[in-house]
Amino acid sequence: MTRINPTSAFPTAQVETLWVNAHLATMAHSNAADDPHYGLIENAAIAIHDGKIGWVGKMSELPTNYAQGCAEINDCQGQLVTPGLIDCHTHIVYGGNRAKEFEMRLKGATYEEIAKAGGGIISTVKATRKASEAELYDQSAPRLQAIMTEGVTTVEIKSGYGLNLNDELKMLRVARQLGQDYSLNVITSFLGAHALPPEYAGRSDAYIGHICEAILPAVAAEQLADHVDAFCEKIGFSPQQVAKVFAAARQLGLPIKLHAEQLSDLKGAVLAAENKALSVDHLEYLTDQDVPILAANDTVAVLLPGAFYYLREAKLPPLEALRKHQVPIALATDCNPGSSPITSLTLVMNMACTLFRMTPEESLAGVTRHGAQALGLQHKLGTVEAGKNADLVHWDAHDPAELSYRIGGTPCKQVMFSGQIR
Ligand code: DI6
Ligand code: FE
Repeated sequence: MTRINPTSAFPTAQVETLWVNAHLATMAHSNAADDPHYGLIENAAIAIHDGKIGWVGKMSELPTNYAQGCAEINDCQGQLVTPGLIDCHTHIVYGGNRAKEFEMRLKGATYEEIAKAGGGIISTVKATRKASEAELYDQSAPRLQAIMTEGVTTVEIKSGYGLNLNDELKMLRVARQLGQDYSLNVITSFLGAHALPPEYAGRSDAYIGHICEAILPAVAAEQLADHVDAFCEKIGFSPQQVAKVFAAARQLGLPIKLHAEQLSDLKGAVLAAENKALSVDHLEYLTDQDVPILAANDTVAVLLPGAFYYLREAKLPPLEALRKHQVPIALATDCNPGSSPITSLTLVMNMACTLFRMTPEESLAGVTRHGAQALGLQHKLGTVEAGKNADLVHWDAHDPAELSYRIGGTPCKQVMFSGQIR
């Protein structure tokens, strides 16, 4: 919880923007019984300087001189203000779509059967390879715009539909370009080990070798990836293969994440946590016994209820064990053409409540504070606290539970990104 010091030395003349009369969910609370839910501060003020939050507290404690010389004062009229939302796991850069497979699945084919028959991820690989960099950008930008309309100020975007040097670089360049062109943080992950490209059929170890020796070093040399991810699954890569990718990532100084335990329990999450992964993602098949290993390594559990819903999964992630061991739980859209064609993070918050029985407070933490931690950015994103980036959302709502409660439309009224109104 932010302890407010009304005499804190924050230079008056430097307050550029003040948000006042906010019903502020700082999300900067501990689990202590006396901390308010959502880190709530009623009648709050937020002073912004140089893209950062300079001061947060009750309006009654706002140093009077902060308002003087302040260029802009935004009266939130008692409405809800939260940290900018964070979508910490997406695949929004891809070519084509998979509506045909959606129909096939409804006629009885499973996700795994479609993948084995050369559809699934590989059909998106074909469309992504075919698209020029400009075409890929044009197809992906509307998805980013859709995600942004709900107050998302940070998004993670993975590669993994190129699966060769040039097309993986192309995807990551598009992601970086989107980050330059739109007012939000784009964080990238290299997911070369997402699926086996057809030209490597029957030679998966050789493909892993190619990733480690050629593709990943080239990606790192161009600084195109902030993290390295992989898909550990029977239809993806084995734990032994993933371990090789992690070793290559470590050599290049890149943090790791993993798609693990989505369709079966291969102990990928254990492997990743023991390698100090920032996060392990999906986790429907994670066992209760393995949860303490996540806790011991500060690895965030990223749950993706959109994919669970879309694939009509029945196996629930081990929520009670995650809570018991205080593993931070993040939520994300997993926006991708096959298992989660979703561009609404608030719909995902609702699904986390309805499908996983998470509370609205856990859901909001999942797309703010814990989302930041899943990206290793908790020192500057995810809560409304002095010193953090001024990424804020002003909602046409009062109760923070409203964000998880509704389906359709968005109460997002105003977004500040790095101190600037979007
Ligand atoms: N798990 C997923 O849910 C996505 N990738 C992965 O490893 C699905 C990607 C796709 O079907 O295109
Ligand atoms: Fe994914």
